[in-house]
Amino acid sequence: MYTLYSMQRSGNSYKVRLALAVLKAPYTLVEVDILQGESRTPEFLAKNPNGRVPLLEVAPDRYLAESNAILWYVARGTELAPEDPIARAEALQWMFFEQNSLEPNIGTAYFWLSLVKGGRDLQEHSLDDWMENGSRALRVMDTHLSKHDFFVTGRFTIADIALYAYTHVAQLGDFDLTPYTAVRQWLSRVESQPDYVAMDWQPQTIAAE
Ligand SMILES: N[C@@H](CCC(=O)N[C@@H](CS)C(=O)NCC(=O)O)C(=O)O
Repeated sequence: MYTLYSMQRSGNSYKVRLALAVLKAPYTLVEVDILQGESRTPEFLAKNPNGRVPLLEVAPDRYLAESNAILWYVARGTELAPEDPIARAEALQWMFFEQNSLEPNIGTAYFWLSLVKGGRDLQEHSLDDWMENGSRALRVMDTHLSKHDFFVTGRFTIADIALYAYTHVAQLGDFDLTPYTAVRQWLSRVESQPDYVAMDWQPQTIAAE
């Protein structure tokens, strides 16, 4: 059984919790409060020298970091991970887009504006850039989704999970999703997938503190 080191309000961690729920894969959850420095302790850095969640223990003392790499691992051999070479590359394309264009703007705005006390003042110099670049990412997604129900292969895959995590909380980072009709319809399609769980959902097995 996997052990997932995760923070409940982290979008990158939520990607993995959502995928494991849809896959009905059991796991033990370990909550890591990054705001209290728990991802930078010597014990945690021994598991992930990059000091970040999510982190998945896939075998005793064998750890996988990077949310999108974890998605590929847990979803291997299932409908969530496209196998056709072009579809695989398209899924990767959208997952790199998520890490390069969406997460650094919409994800970072969500983090500082909704999770960090005083974050708006601390990051005032970055707000315009996040808004401009995040809005650009939303326009790219909206254009694609105006012609497709999902990002790849016409069905729900890990590319959707990767992109959903921060898009669905974009409003908490000051983004107004009203103009992005196709994005909003896609968010609803993701939320109606069997075994979908919301960001605040937790599995039954939670490690003791
Ligand atoms: N590219 C990484 C980013 C992971 C990341 O930035 N995690 C944040 C939470 S969302 C974190 O653990 N930050 C703690 C820190 O930097 O100390 C991924 O996709 O997993």
